[in-house]
Amino acid sequence: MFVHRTPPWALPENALTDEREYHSRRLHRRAFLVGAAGLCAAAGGCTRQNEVERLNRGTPGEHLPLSEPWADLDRPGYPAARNHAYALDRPLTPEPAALSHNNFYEFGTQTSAVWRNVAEFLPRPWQVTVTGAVERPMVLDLDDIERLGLEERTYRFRCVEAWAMAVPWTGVPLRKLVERCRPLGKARFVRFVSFHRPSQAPGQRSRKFPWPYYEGLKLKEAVHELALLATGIYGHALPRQNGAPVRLVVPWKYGFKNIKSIARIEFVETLPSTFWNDLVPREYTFDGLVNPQVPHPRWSQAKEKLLGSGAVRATQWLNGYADLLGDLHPRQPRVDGWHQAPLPFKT
Ligand SMILES: Nc1nc2c(c(=O)[nH]1)N[C@H]1C(S)=C(S)[C@@H](COP(=O)(O)O)O[C@H]1N2
Ligand SMILES: [Mo]
Repeated sequence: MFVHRTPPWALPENALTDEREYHSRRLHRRAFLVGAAGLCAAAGGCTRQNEVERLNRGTPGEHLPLSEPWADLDRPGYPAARNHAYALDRPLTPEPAALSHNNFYEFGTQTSAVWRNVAEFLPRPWQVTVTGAVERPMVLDLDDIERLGLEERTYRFRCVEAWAMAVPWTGVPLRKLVERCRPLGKARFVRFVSFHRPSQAPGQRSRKFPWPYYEGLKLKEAVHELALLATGIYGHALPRQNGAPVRLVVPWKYGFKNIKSIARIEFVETLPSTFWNDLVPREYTFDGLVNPQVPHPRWSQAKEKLLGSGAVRATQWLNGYADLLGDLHPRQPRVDGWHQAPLPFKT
């Protein structure tokens, strides 16, 4: 298995991927992959392990942390056309950093090891059950979701632990799925539940956590244009560590709201409980709004550290999405003395 040795935080500033480089590299890489797959077939009887190693070696200078063959991520429809309504104020995070620094407790609590712990997880085939207060309950597979219309969007992303990234997601607006199943008038919230497979997810063998992971949104948030059901990242399908095959992306909320590997979507009448709010209610709210003025009880949220470059930036109210959200979240709650809390990293 290829071992990714550079810790993501140690990448120099000049390793940041700019737009042009991202586009030319992804074309280059695809050409390489076809060649590598051919070689493996020609050699006859490659083991899966060898194949994974060979396929993931990438073009010179591009080593991606993956525990699956590239072929698994190479689906028709990717890369999807970019929706240019969502511009960034910072460079894209280098792909190796976004694929190797992950929160996904189903695969352990060590962020740098998640990508190595996902090897037993089988995200394809997959089904998402949509149920509850809807006129048309349904079961969708990945193709059904992709058929709602894939697009690419570059979004900022902010973990409650004060690291941040900026990545190109591929996905469909969650609104399209909501409209398809026609919520009843009484539906006010949407509840999301992840998978429960202790045999494939080492972290789920720990009873410290109330598996499976579960999250929720208000219905009016779920139908907001910014809420994305992501099936891809960096122009290919989602690798397992980033929440394959389908995860939520709500970029104005902290990372923990962005539930990965969704198996069930329920329309409900009352406020659903959520995984981290149930575990530590003092630290993680249902709303999970990015707010530099409300510190986490143990650290300040005034600043954030970018994955890859380690650059430190001021945190923005609603992660910079306040204008796009309009009256969905009009007022910024303020806390006196917020700036005095310690930052969770050295600057
Ligand atoms: N099922 C599940 N989804 C999850 C988590 C998790 O532990 N399990 N962690 C969340 C947290 S805290 C963050 S910051 C993001 C990280 O997403 P990334 O690894 O793609 O950056 O996933 C979120 N979704
Ligand atoms: Mo997070």
